[in-house]
Amino acid sequence: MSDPSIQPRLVPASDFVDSDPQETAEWRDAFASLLAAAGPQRVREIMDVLVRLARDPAVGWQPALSTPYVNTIPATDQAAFPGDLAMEERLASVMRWNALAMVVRANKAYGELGGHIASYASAADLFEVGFNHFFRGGDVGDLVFYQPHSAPGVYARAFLEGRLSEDDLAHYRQEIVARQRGFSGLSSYPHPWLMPEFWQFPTGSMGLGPISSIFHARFMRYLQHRGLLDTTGRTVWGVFGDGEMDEPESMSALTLAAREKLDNLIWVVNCNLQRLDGPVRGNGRIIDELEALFAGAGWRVIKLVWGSDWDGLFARDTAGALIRAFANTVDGQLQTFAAKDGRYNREHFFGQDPALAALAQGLTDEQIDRLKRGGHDLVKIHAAYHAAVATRGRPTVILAQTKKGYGMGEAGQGRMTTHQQKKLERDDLIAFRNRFDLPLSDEQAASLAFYKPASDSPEMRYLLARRTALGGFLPARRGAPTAVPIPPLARYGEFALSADGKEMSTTMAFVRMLTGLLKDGQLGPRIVPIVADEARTFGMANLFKQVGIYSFNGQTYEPEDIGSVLSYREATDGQILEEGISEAGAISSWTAAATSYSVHGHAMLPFYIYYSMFGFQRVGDLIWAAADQRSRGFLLGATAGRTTLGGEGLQHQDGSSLLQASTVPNCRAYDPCFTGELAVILDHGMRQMMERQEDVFYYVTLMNENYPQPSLPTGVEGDVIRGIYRYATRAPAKATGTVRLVGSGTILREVIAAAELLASDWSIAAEVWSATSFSELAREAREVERFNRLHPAEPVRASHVQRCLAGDAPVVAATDYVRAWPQLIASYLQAPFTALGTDGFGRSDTRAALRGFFEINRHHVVLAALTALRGRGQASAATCAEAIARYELSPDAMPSWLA
Ligand SMILES: Cc1ncc(C[n+]2csc(CCOP(=O)(O)OP(=O)(O)O)c2C)c(N)n1
Repeated sequence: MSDPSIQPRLVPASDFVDSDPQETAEWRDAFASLLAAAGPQRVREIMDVLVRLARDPAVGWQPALSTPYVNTIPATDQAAFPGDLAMEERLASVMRWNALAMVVRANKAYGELGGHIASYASAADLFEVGFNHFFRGGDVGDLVFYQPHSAPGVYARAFLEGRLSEDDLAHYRQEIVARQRGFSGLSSYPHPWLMPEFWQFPTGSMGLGPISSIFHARFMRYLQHRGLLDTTGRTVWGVFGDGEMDEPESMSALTLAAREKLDNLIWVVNCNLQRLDGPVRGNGRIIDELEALFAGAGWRVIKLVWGSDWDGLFARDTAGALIRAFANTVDGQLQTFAAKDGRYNREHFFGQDPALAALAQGLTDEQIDRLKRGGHDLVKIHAAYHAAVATRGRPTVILAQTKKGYGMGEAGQGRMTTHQQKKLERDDLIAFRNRFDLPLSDEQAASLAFYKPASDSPEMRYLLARRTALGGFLPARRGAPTAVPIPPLARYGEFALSADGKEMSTTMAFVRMLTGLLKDGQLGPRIVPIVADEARTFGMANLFKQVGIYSFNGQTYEPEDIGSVLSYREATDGQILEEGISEAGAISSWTAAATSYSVHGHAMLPFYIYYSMFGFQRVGDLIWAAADQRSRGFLLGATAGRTTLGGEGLQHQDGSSLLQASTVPNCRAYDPCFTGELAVILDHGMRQMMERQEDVFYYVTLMNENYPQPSLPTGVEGDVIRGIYRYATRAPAKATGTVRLVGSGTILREVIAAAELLASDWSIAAEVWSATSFSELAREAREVERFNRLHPAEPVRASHVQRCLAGDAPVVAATDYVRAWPQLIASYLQAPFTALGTDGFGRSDTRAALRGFFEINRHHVVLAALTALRGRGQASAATCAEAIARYELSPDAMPSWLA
């Protein structure tokens, strides 16, 4: 077995040089006798004093950030295991088998389906101790984030619990055909959208589960401190992979969790030392690295490295040979040890020095092979979880060492390729059956029969009793609570509806409406305003004083502006979540609030207002995950538009968010020009989400440009929501042609001006249409088109946009976004369609200069209209040339998307 060419890799030797070994020995002896005579408490006191002295800059001492590669909780201190150990081991084996069988079966049937065995194989014991002893279910239970590719294990448990049938398991990753056959197909990863009564939190995209779990824990505190919900005693658990810790999102809010003392948060990082391609830190040790990181961020770190079998070895190892050997062994080598048998480990690990060899002397190769890593030992895992739950004042991370593909033997344990392993041969299956002592015949094992103990068996009774004691099954997603009434629009939005030419920006109007809504007795307390360090940019500083900024420990300083009416006020019951410069944090907060209706049975309504460029573009995947978990709330893309945010340039000017929003199935995206439109959209959205409890969320653009706001014409509310209404018609006395001009956002104002020019300069009639949402128009048009296609016998239907823009008079659409946004409706129209937009990189300049540069100003709209009419013989080439000359348009300028 052993390959002599493979030698254990050594961690680079430390640079410790002992210049006076005799003196060192005296100090060591003094330490040992203090410990023996006065006990560990006194040792800690003395060490505190010495550390303070050593921290003198003149000494220049730096403490090591990681501790030896052993369990944080010594065997002598670990909590007693309260369960039936043999029973739980049997149950864990059953979970392992069914999870494996599910994946292998699916891939036998359809090789393309995929799935994972090795991850759950390494995490099974970590999950099972949680399920049997810690994860509380029910309405006031815990929130648990499951590692996504361990989902088969969670399904396997639900199968034993009677929540999923054998047929469901047989349709793992076959969600479409399963439904056709009357079963629930099991989604690949945790997806609340696809399994709305089962999964709560989507974790399939690495890193999003970790950051989300932090903000959920923090949101529970927010609910508590604001007196909205008692969340005491509830814990957020997250089981994540060590490879996953490399994601920036995993790491970015660690300090927040510690700063806010989130002792309701426990992460279990499954350190199987491997990721997909290979080792996480082949040449180092991920557990040491994570220990330093988490400890530095202020978390309690519990290392769970070795199982109980090692306790005896450590006890006999008075010379510290094991600790020394671990200190010299890197993860790549530990992986090899995991993949090799007992004999190899005896030769290459214990064979490193005589002291180690002596330790292994009483062990057979088989026993060496079975020496457990900490994350596979139910007793040790329980002790770590027990200590984590008892921790006060800070979050805890448990770094659990495991073997990837544990128990898969030659077929996978510790193998480089194990992550992708989804097919096992007959011999492998029988070996697995033997390894975990499963009551299956050879034939049952080879045919991948699912195994469920009889319902009156001790195993089933035990399993169900544990869940009953812990409050019910997990995971479970709950439905909607009672509706929350929305105040009449006129009460807070009359100024916006009947603006009567008053000058303001839609951002100002939004903030004023939000201020009004916050005062509403029923809805007000449920509103969660969220900002990422831009409240002042959006004119929201008044809210600091009015509703306060949430701070878990209030305000412990005198703010510089204390006397001012807008002073910066932090409060324990503050309502605003001010996330600082972290869009990922802010959107995670938003999601926690936007799913509160289901996670806590208490509906909240978050409004996250941000620089629009830093939304879909920056944290699009977090928004996608929010959509998956059926978030309800508003995203407000402020300073929207490539040309409306003058001056800021390429990285700030957003031309694509609306297009990205249109790709999210349950996102309703709007680009209102006028405050009245905005008011109608907010009212409609709130009613849809809070009263009618529909699983949608809204993305609405807000502009910082001030302009006169007309009153909203009566009767257009429905069309504002559908996505387009006729704003005006400009018909000169002797019109030589007619066009339809469509605009959205502030560019609608250029379109209105273009209609004037067409009438006055060119005698062309123009209808002006305000398109509040091209994506909503396209959504309905798609549905209607499909209906017509699949119902040939029915009368042909027309969508709203087809009714509004019927006929063949040319349509010119201009927006502050890429052309693809208005082009969403193009294929549904008969008329020739021209889209003007802002494809390309932004620039720093004035709005007027930018709109000229991107060719979306009134002059370009006029030229586009004339050109379209030319195509129908209603305008001549000379007319177009004249327009180019009159408006001084530059034919030779490089297109903005190339410039
Ligand atoms: C953002 C993202 N990138 C990549 C993947 C693909 N992926 C799925 S699991 C995985 C490896 C996970 O390794 P680790 O976190 O160590 O967990 P393990 O399976 O080893 O327990 C990868 C790269 C993903 N799901 N999400």
